[in-house]
Amino acid sequence: MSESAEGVDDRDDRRLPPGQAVRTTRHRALHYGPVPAFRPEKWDFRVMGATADLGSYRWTWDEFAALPRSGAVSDFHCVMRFSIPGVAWAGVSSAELVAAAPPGPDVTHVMAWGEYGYSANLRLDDFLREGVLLATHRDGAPLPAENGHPLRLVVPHLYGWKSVKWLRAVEYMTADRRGFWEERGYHNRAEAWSEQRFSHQEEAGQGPPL
Ligand SMILES: Nc1nc2c(c(=O)[nH]1)N[C@H]1C(S)=C(S)[C@@H](COP(=O)(O)O)O[C@H]1N2
Ligand SMILES: [Mo]
Repeated sequence: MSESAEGVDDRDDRRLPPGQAVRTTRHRALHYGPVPAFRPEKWDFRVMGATADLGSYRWTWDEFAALPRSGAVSDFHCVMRFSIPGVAWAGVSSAELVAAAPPGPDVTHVMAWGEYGYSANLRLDDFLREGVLLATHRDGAPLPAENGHPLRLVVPHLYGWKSVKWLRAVEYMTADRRGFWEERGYHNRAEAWSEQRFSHQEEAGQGPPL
C-alpha cells in the first residue's frame, strides 16, 4: 500500500471530494475545548426557536433513546483535508426529529448546539438530507466520549465541523446566522463536494454578513 509520511493514502481518492485524502492512521479526536462529562440525570435534548406551535421540545436521555432509530453508512470529510470512508452511524434521523418537533412554515435554517456553546448553522434542506443523523452509535458501539458521547450530529456531505459533537439542541431559524467556525473564517455552507472551505470563497448571498 502506498502511504505518504502524513499517513494518508491518496491512490484511490476518486470517490472523495476534491482536495481530500483517506486518512489511514488512527487520529486524535478533533475539537475545540474539553470533552464534557455525560450525566444522564442532567442531560436533555431540546428543539427550540420557530417551531410550528411556537413551543419548545425537551427529551430526557431515556425519552430520547426511545425515539425511532435508523442507521446510515457515510464518508466523513474534515476541512483539514482528510476523509474517513465508510463510517456506520446509528441514531435518530433528522427527518424523524422534524416529525417529532415540526418546524414552522418560515424556517429556512437550523442551528445545531453542542455543549459549551459550540454551534454550527445549516440550511434546513442540508439538515434534512438523506443520511443526516443525530447519532448515538458509531461502527456498532456507543460513541466514545471524545467523539461526541452521548449524541452528535452527522452531516456527511458538509465538512466535519458541521457535525456537532455533544449535541444538546437544535434551534429552528427563519433567517441564517453564523455558528462558531462560520464566524471565524470558515465557509457558511461547507459543502465538501464543491470545496466550500473558507468564508472568502462565499458568493454574495451564500451567507449572512461576517
Ligand atoms: N462540539 C464540537 N463538535 C465538533 C467539533 C468541536 O470542536 N466541538 N469539531 C468538529 C470537527 S472540525 C470535526 S472534523 C469533527 C471531528 O469528529 P471526530 O473527533 O469524531 O473525528 O467534529 C466536529 N464536531
Ligand atoms: Mo474538522
